[in-house]
Amino acid sequence: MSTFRMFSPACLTAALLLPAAAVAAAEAYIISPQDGETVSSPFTVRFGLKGMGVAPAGVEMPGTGHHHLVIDAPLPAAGQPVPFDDQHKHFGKGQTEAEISLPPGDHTLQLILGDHTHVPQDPPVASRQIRIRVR
Ligand SMILES: [Cu+2]
Repeated sequence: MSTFRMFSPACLTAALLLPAAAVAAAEAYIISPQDGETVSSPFTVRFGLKGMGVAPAGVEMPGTGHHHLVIDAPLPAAGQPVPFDDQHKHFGKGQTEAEISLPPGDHTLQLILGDHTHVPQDPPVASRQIRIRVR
């Protein structure tokens, strides 16, 4: 058996595993507001993403996705599109920040990335949930 034949399957395996490894290292996070912060409505939420890129919805490109802001709700179910409603805001143009209006009181915010069809990555690329108070 030639050297080429011996190493070829291993190279193929490494190439196939690369996208999954890239997603596993990815991390979404909310840059601002800070966890526990009191804000006035409307306020700006800034989205952070490490290890992946932001692309508009509808653009199929490995290692990319678009942000969704989950407001006062748990993370959406895996394997299906993020709902479109007041508690799940899509940033399908590739936005990395948004102005949000919320009524006074305590609220939770969490980011989750979705692919070009709005389905979260597997495993999901989500921020931790933060709590804010709107004055
Ligand atoms: Cu979406």
